[in-house]
Formats: sequence, C-alpha cells, structure tokens
Amino acid sequence: MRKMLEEKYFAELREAIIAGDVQRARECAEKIVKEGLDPLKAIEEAIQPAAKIVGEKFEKLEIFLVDLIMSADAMKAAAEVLTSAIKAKRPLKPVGKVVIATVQGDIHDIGKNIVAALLVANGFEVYDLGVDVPALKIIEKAEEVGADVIALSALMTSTMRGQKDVIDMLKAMSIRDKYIVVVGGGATTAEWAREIGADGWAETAPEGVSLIRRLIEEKRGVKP
Ligand code: B12
Repeated sequence: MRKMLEEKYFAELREAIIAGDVQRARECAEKIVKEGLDPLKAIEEAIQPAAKIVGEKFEKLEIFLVDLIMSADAMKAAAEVLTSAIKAKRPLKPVGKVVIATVQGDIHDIGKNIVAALLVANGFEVYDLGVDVPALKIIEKAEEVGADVIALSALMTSTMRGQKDVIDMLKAMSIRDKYIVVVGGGATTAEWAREIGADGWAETAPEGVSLIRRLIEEKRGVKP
C-alpha cells in the first residue's frame, strides 16, 4: 500500500517537473511529506531522474530554454518542500561547520541546496553563500566562521574551474591545510577532484555527507 502510494506520488512529481508545472510539483511534494514518505527518497527517485530527462531534452533541442526554466522552477519548488522536511529532523549536537557555495559563473543551485539541507539534517552548521560566488568571498566566509569544510558545487564544464580557483587561492594564501575542500555537481568527477587537489568528491548529496563526516573524522582523529 505504502509502496504503491510512493510510486504514484513520485511518478506524479516527475511528470509535474517535466511538464514545468510549479504548483502541481509543490503540491505533490507536500503530499509526499504529509503522507510521511521519505523526502530524500523522493529527491533521489523523482527530482533527480526528472532533472536528467529535462537536461537531455534540452541538450537534444527537444525543449527550449523557457521550458527548462519552468521545469527548474518546478524542481526548486518541490525541493524546497522536501528539504524543509529533511532539515526539521536536525540533531542537537553540532558536528562541524561547512561553508557551501556554487562557484562563480554558475547559477545552478538545486543540487547544492539538497547537499546543504542534508548537512543541516545531519547536525552540521551550514553557511550557504548561494550561487555565482567568487573564490575570495568563499574563503573570507570560511575564515570568518572558522569553517572545517568548504563544499563547492559546479554544474557546467565552463564553471568547474571555479572549484580549482578556490583551492589555488587557498594555497596562495598559505591556508590550504586549514580546510577540508570537497567538490561535486553534475560536471565534476573524482578524477577532476584529484587533479585540482580537492580532499574529496561525491556523486550524490548523501554520499557527500558521508564523505565530509569521514574526512572530518580523519582530520580530527575522532568521530564528529
Ligand atoms: C535545472 C537546470 C537549470 C536551471 C537552474 C535552476 C537552479 N536554480 O538551479 C536554469 C534553467 C536556470 C539553467 C540554466 C542554465 N543551464 Co542548466 N540545467 C539544469 C538541469 C536540467 C538540472 C540541474 C539540476 O538541478 N539537477 C538536479 C540536482 C539534484 O542534481 P545536481 O545539481 O547534479 O546535484 C546532485 C549531485 O551532483 C550532488 N552535488 C551537487 N553539488 C554538490 C556539491 C558537493 C560539494 C557535493 C559533494 C555534491 C554535490 O548532489 C546533488 C544531489 O544528489 C541540468 C541537466 C542535468 N542533468 O544536470 C542542466 C545543465 C546543467 N544546464 C546546462 C546549461 C548549458 C545551462 C545554461 C548555460 C543554458 C543557457 N543557454 O542559458 C544556463 C546556465 C546559467 C549559468 N550561468 O549557470 C547544461 C550544462 C552543460 C555542461 N556540461 O556544461 C546542462 C547539463 C543541460 C544540458 N544537458 O545541456 N539550468
């Protein structure tokens, strides 16, 4: 029964996103939360596959930019509802501070917001600087709040260089070792992360949270 309900609502959410129907997507996400279904599962099984389909259609010129924008708005509306539900489960004990941003030139933030919400849900203190953020601004915030981790998102091949810029700037300022730097986002790979000297890369938000936990544990020598 529960499985059927899940399949029904997840399919409805995927359809609403592909159709660019913001209201239906939001309402569907609200129903998912109200029914007590897993919001993270909804992100992974409805929002992400729908984003992939929309991205492919855009690439094949089957839809226009205006359609992509409408679908993005629908994704964002649903993601907001689902991430709020995830964040509500936040534990009390703080485990570490993370400064997160989408790098300069890139305005994609749906994935980054999911990573931020999951970090909050797992007890991290998160400073989300938003999108299109210059390297220096990210470093200044990390210095100001005494962050443990800098997490950088990039969705495009043309903007992933922004992740390298942050690491290069940290090195130039002789503070690279102060921070754990993790990177992610559609355009990036584990190989890219190694190439630019990041401490880690993860493909998905939950993997990103586990990675950050493990890296903090290794650095501090104790479980956060
Ligand atoms: C939605 C979307 C948009 C929306 C963004 C809205 C928003 N507020 O974010 C809008 C319509 C604005 C948009 C604009 C553009 N877009 Co766009 N967009 C997409 C689309 C369809 C989905 C992205 C998304 O949100 N996915 C869902 C989320 C949940 O997935 P995600 O971001 O990958 O995040 C997950 C993981 O990667 C990971 N993660 C993400 N960040 C991080 C960070 C860390 C530290 C870690 C550990 C993990 C992690 O966790 C997340 C959850 O598991 C993609 C297609 C695709 N398949 O990615 C194209 C895509 C990214 N866009 C593309 C392009 C070209 C553009 C435009 C240039 C189009 C144009 N001609 O104007 C502009 C760019 C504007 C700019 N300067 O940034 C291309 C990029 C091609 C490339 N490889 O360089 C893509 C791939 C589409 C395509 N196939 O052509 N876009």
